Amino acid sequence: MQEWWRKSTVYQIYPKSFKDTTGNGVGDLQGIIEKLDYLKELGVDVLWLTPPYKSPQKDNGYDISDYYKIHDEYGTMEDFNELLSEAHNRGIKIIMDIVVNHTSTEHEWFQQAKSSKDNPYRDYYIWRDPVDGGEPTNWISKFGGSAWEQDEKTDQYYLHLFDVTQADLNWENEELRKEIYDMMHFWFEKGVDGFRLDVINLISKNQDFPNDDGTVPPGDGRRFYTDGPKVHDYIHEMNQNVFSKYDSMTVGEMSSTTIDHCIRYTNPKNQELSMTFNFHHLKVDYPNGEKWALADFDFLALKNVLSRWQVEMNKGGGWNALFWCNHDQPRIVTRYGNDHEYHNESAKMLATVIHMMQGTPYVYQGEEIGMTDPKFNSIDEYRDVETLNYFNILKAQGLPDETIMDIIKSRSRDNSRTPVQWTGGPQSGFTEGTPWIGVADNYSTINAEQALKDPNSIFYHYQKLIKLRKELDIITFGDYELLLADHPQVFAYMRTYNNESLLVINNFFDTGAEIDLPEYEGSSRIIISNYEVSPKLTKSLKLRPFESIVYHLV
Ligand code: TEU
Repeated sequence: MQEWWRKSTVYQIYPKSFKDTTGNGVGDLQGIIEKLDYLKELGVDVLWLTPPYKSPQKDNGYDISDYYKIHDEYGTMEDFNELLSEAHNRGIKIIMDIVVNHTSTEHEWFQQAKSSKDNPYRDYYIWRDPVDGGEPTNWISKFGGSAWEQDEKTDQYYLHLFDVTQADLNWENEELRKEIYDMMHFWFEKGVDGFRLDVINLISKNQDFPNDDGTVPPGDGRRFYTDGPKVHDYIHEMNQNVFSKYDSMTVGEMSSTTIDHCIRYTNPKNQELSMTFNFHHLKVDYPNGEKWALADFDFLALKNVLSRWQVEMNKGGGWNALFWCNHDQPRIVTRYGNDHEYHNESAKMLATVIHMMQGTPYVYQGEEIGMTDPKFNSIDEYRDVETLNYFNILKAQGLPDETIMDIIKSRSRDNSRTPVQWTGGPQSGFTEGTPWIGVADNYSTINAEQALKDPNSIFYHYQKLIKLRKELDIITFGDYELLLADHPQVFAYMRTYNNESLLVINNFFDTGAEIDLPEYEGSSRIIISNYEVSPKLTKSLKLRPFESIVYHLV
């Protein structure tokens, strides 16, 4: 029997910015319930909720202080139960984002652990003695600064690969692992349909705690803290103790991982996860793998990375989560598309590139209407802990203010966290209060209300892509071959399955492009495109700016 998630499309919801129904300026669970019919209209099958649990919100919920409670600004457990039942009534599943690499330092476990060296919870976290009077290793937090924080009281350091308020859990501790599995059962017993597992490839640390010798550039899959020695053992144990007991879908967020590991994580024979997110296609605009610097995206590298993952994962029996956007990434229509003159065409082209591939596609809230980066002008408009940390780091490096703001505008995770633009009314219909973060200033023209009225909108393009995945097995099961690999503008690939093919052609740039194609036998029909009228398939094709066409050859 084919697992249900292989033909599903997932919609990611960042509750804080989705829809506020109380007027406190923060999105909530009742707001999601209010929009379930909109999501049903789009045709998505699964909702991914980013962490709705009790949290001090230093990292907007990725700093959990109680796994068993709903964050009070988002609502109550009764609201959650209603959301789950209303979604299920519409045939929509829900997967929960779960963070088990670390907890908030306000979690009871950490409060106990830091109280004394012999507290029973001490070993739930990673404590090390100073080395030469300083940090145990030279590891750097992903949010900047050392990954170690000294606790004066017990004269030891605790590890935090992210913010200082996010203490890494010690997965070597069997008691801790059992507590995590019990908690996962709690949510499954409530009826959720699976999990998105936050930075799950970081949970196993090399117990020698070696220094980073600097030979591996940032973002590379071999870095000291990724895909650690026991990571597959722990995830397999999680699968056997929890996931395998339910008809569930699990997706691992794999920071800086490798194809080989992702095949191991997702080939069903290994009984680990259903699928994985990797980020290599979203680092082709990072100069030397460095996020907090600017460069144009490398188009040939983009085509090759996406194609390699398609071919290798298919060959290895693995399964990709397909995405451009999420709550950590800038809006793709601004980043790789054109959010002004060719906003509609480029957003549709980008969507087609991803949705015609093998894997499970993810649509991030607002992506379906082509929401763009907000391009805030002042650092005071930003909220993200990573952004604010790096603003200070870049200042300390002495970069000119204008350069710093250019980098922040391009890289900040807040680019994807501005309120969803529902209408052209005040605060774009997100809240009747003051939103926790500003609304992008183009909401009067880019909003869901406008999109639903326009048959040519980006919304209906996504709706059609989602529908095609359900109708055509070739999208789910077909082989993949990159075409015109060296073409400097066009990303073209072929999907083949039994006696049919899909020819997917995308001009990635704002100028026309010409391509020569092999002669294709048989008849062809256009199943989706992004201009009113598209050219029939001929040996050579003239493409308009950002033109995207999918021919079905039978
Ligand atoms: O993100 C993992 C991660 O590596 C992030 O730092 C992200 O990839 C990076 O900011 C992109 O430049 C996960 C969550 O998605 C993120 O929101 C959390 O802040 C992070 O883990 C810690 O839980």
